[in-house]
Amino acid sequence: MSEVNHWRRVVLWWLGTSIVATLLVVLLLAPILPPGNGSVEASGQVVDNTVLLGVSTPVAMAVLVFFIYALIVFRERDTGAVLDGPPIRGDAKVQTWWLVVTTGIVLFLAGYGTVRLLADGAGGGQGPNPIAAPAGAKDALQVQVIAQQWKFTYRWPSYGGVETSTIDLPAHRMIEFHVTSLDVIHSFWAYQLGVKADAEPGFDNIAYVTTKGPLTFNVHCAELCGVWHGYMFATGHVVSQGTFKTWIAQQRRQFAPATRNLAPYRKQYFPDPQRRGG
Ligand SMILES: [Cu+2]
Repeated sequence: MSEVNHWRRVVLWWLGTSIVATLLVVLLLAPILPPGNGSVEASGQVVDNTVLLGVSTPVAMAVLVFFIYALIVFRERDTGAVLDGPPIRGDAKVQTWWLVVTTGIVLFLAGYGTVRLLADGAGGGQGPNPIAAPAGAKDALQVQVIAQQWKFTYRWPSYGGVETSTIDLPAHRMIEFHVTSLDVIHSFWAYQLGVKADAEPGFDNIAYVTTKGPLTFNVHCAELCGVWHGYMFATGHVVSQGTFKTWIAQQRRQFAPATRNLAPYRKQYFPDPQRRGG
């Protein structure tokens, strides 16, 4: 058996299995990946996961195919003769291919990731001065997320600065989350919306999301923040524009006495120095 034969067989097996596996992964697995299609950014993350999986499946198949081929073909047989694969050390062709392919993959993914991130921030927190604001961000609905041990509350600067204990969002609307904390570091993770942003005391962390149709989403704290961290979750809703208007008006009425006594709306609040995180 010549050396060329080994390579050709491995490459052919790799080609065949890669085409089948990549098609299966991209067409069947990727569409059901988290976080689903609950928002424009969530859908974007599914697309990105699809691209990443599509690129990495042939790489994984190369490892698997070569591994299985070597196990079968180069194994020690009953005759006692030990077969070894063809030596690749110092092989200029192998080295060139290795460099070209890995460099190409890494550069492509770095470029792709940067372009995708700059398009809309991909649902991540960008600090107080976002450089990846999506088009139309000026008209976004501002919602302040205030994390505290151990819950999230929400303040609505465009609705009289009312603070609510639950979150409803209007459908098909760009939301500008301003995430902050009153005590320790938390993380605002609205799973189905594809949003995750750190909540730090004294810091205004901005994250964009564009809602789609009505949806129930889970809100979790994603940063260990003390003994009841695991209990820090809630349910939010994306509702029709009309339902949202009714809801926010009702919240304004209900919390009017509290709103009058609240500190004025600010982008961040400094924690009480006497308060102990834990
Ligand atoms: Cu927390």
